[in-house]
Amino acid sequence: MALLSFEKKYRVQGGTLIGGDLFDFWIGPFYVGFFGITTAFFALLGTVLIFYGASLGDTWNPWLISIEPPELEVGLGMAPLAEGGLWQLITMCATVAFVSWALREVEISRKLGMGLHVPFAFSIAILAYITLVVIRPVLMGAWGHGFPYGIFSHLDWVNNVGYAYGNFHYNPAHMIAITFFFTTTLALALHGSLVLSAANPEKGHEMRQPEHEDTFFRDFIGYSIGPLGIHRLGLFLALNAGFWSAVCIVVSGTVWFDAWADWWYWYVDLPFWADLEGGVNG
Ligand code: UQ2
Repeated sequence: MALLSFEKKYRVQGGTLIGGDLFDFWIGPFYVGFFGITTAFFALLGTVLIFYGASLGDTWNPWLISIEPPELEVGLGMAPLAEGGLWQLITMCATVAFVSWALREVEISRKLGMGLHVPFAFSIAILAYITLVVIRPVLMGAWGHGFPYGIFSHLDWVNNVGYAYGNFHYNPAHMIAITFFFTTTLALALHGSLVLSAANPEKGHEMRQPEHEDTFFRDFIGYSIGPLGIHRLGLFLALNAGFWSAVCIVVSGTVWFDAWADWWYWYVDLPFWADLEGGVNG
């Protein structure tokens, strides 16, 4: 069925979370809804504030523009616009726009009678952002712990925060997050290549089916996770990558304050060998 005729059939009223059928309509191919309005409003307002903030800075070089959070001394109070207040307003606009986008996904899913996997997945990305600019700064007592909104400046922030804990690669939650990111790329490479190979047979042959994909992996490694299973695995891997990224940064400066390499002394200090002669402690 052509996409447009399919959409006509499923363009149904209802399933909204708020406002009844007030904004329950489409503009061209796009569903609007209450949360489409709020997404557009706060995304636009945030963008205008970013341009205003850039105009107060000393460069229009897109790599170097940066909207800085308030100084640490401001704590959790509001700052003047040019001294971090813009960063605070932009953070609020971004948060409301992102959450509105997720809720618009929920409304569309409900209309179509689908599960809520897509908004749930997007929520993990939102959680990772909120962890960086709200949860961790609040736990540490200052908005100044958020990252600056600039291309190079946010990279510098990641660099500096990483070295503030010695070598961040020793952070065990960071290790888990990286492992999930890498495994996600492996899974998508396996899946994408398998699907394309099945869909692109030799000239003059018919496209291959999921049974062939299963058989390839059974012949290859004695196991196929299946055409549905690979998507469950992919979602699991990707969500965990985002989740453990949030964990690895939120514990840094809230429950662990030293070099992350030192965390591993829990192992060195285990009673089995802690007091052995010639050991690290003996
Ligand atoms: C598979 C399958 C798919 C796939 C892939 C597999 C027919 C179209 C990629 C193979 C995946 C396996 C064996 C799991 C690999 C495990 C990790 C942790 C990367 O069986 O079903 O569907 O795309």
